[in-house]
Amino acid sequence: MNAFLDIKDEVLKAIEGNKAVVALESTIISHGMPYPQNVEMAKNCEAIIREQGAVPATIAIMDGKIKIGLNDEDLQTLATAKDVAKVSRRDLAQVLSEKKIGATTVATTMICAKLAGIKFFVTGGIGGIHRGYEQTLDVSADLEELAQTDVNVICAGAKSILDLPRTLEYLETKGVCVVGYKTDYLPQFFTAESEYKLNTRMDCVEDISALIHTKEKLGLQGGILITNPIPKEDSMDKAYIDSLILQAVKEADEKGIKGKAVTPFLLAEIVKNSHGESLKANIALVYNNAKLGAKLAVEYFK
Ligand code: PSU
Ligand code: MN
Repeated sequence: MNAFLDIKDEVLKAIEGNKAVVALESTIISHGMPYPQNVEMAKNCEAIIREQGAVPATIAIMDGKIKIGLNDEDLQTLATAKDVAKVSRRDLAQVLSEKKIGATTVATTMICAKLAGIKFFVTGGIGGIHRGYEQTLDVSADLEELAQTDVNVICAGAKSILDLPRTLEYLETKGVCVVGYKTDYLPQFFTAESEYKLNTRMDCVEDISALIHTKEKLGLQGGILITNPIPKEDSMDKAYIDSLILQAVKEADEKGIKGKAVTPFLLAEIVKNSHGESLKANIALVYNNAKLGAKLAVEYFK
């Protein structure tokens, strides 16, 4: 086993016993949501995964180790500490060697899950190609990771803070299969509907599980991205959320926000300007993903 891994007993037993384990990221806790909703969300996700018969494993960097499976105290620290680094692939070795506390992004959670032997990972939304990419070249490392690391990611698509058509083009180029769960279109995080047609639709976990087994038998590298629309009752008004997103992107541009600060800035602006409505939707869609991810993991290991 990798010397940097610190895997919780329960999680290790499940991995070794070929039981369903579902990884969860920590950037969503430290940089994606305000306190105290972030820590409640993290705990409830773990409970939802357990209800489906899978073992949850939230991942973070602590004390020079990659911690796989956190306790309540760890979650509280990630939710409240002011000095938590946002750790993407670029930052992983540094934050580990300097023994700093770090929250893992989608890319880094995939890397760590793979090291531990975990095949499924639930999150809210992935990073992608930012709007204005022509000027900034801002492409999330999440996309490269999906292309090369064998962890299957369950999400609610991506926010339209990103350039979604270009994000889909990039994923195609990199050979990432994007599955629409019960939808023909890419879910847009806060809203179920979108105009971006997907190539693959599947309506049950049995089919998705078969797809993953087939991909693995072929020896194809990379993760499959399963996109799960936000439930209708939690979905936001599209025109309203689109206007808030536009406003946030404009604000980021005017303030000269760059690099890894962009995504957290946009998320916080949208929560503030929607007076918390977007946060409610965000939490609801993560729970929806946790349920689907755990069901899929259980099906896969049958
Ligand atoms: N999108 C969200 N919520 C999030 C993130 C993205 O709707 O919390 C986080 C994830 O951890 C993702 C990261 O991996 O932001 C992407 O950041 P960047 O764009 O800097 O790669
Ligand atoms: Mn970026």
